[in-house]
Amino acid sequence: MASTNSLPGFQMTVNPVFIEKAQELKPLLRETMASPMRISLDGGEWQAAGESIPSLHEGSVLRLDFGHHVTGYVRFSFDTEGSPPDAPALLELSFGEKELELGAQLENYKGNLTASWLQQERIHVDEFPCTIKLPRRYAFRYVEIKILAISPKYQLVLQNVDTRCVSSADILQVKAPDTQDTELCQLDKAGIWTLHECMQDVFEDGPKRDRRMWLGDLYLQAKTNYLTFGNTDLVKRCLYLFAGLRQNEGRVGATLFVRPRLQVDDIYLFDYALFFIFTLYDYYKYTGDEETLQELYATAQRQVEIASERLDEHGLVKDSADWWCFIDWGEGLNKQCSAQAVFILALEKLSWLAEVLGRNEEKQGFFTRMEKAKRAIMRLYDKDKKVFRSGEAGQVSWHSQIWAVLAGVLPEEEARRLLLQLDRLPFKPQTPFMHHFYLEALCKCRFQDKAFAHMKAYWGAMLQEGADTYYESFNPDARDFSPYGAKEIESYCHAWSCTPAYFIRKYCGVAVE
Ligand code: RAM
Repeated sequence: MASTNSLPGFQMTVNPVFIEKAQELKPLLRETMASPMRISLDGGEWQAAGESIPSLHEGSVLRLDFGHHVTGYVRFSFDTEGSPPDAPALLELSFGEKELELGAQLENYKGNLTASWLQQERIHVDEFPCTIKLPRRYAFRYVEIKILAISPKYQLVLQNVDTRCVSSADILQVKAPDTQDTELCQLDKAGIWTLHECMQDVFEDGPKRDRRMWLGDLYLQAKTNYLTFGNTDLVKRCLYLFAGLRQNEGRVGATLFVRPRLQVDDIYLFDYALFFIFTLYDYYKYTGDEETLQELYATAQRQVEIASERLDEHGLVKDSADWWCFIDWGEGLNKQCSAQAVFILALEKLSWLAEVLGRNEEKQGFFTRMEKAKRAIMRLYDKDKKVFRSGEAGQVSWHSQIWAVLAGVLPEEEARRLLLQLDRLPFKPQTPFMHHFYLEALCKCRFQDKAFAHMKAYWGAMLQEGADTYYESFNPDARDFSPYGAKEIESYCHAWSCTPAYFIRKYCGVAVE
């Protein structure tokens, strides 16, 4: 998937001044301890977890439930009963954000992302008693320990399982939203916990997968963070990292790695690069930090110039068959119309930022280009059917309508009518990422009640499944759908889905203490 749009002759250009700034803002991780709350042996009922679990023999399968999502480092101890241990024990461990990930068999895996993301280990234990500290960081609520092979002369006693949980977010900083609606409070709580788990030394997209920054995710995380944890330095750090590690021609990459060294990936996505501008715009609006805006403005401007290279003679973004733009997962979804709308909004935001910096000529230039881009998107508007069409085949999707509404290209009454007929259209949003923009469009058109009702229905359906963090991909009408062809590889604590906490605080405010 990812390699289809790798840049030929890809090279990274580093801006050492930006990187130094980013590194100065590297946060310390806070640590807390968590232990299992329930256990289940050999498929039996869940029971309250006690101090130790005795008599584990070959074939024993133990499940542990930590009661909520955790991200961190696991430690446990073993002692033995019976005869002196005369052979090592071979164990299989698996960690799952959901129970469906536990014990997933590699040989049955059919997904299109590498199976190495499955959180599984096989370990030998040679000496007893012992304490085992697993070196990897895991993201999970459930753990399965299977005794694959052990001598019949002795049994294992499992003791002291715990997890050193890590996050740079301070949950104590977060004020309650100003609402008595218990459903909203629950939706808010899961949004905050999702974000908490993804806030490590950067905003990760998911602590299980991909454990790195993606610009689309960062945009929504930053928005939610301002109204919850308020960690503006972490947003600033991430903006400097994206600006400081550039692809060819000054492109901002769609994703970057922070470990083992700083490295921008070779994926470029049209919308994600423009989300750099969206994120910088929000950052400035929230902080008023003009120095950072001054420094990062050129990076933002460059993204518009690069995006403009895709325009045709009418000023319309050219479509192509490769993975050039994200917008959402969805087989066959055409991105042209949505991408054009993202481009319009990027120009609008950049024009505003140019004005802040007193670059009035540039401001006017971006504004004029935005007007042209708005005229161009109307070429995609089917005046008879009153819908936007995308791509050569004139595909009609929710996505095109939602993004066109957000770009403000229709008079308000027409935009409202368009949103009201979405239910009749094909290609519904597949991810909480795209559902977020649906809510934004509803709120923009003064359908705030509908937005909240949709939030309760869509994000609420994840809570009804027992989730305490929100998923990467979720379609309540097709719960088995996976953009990766395998549910077990999906991330069930995914940054871009945390935005109920944003909407609730934006529209209800926070409680006064
Ligand atoms: C996946 C992740 C990530 C997203 C990209 C486009 O790898 O879900 O969050 O931003 O796709």
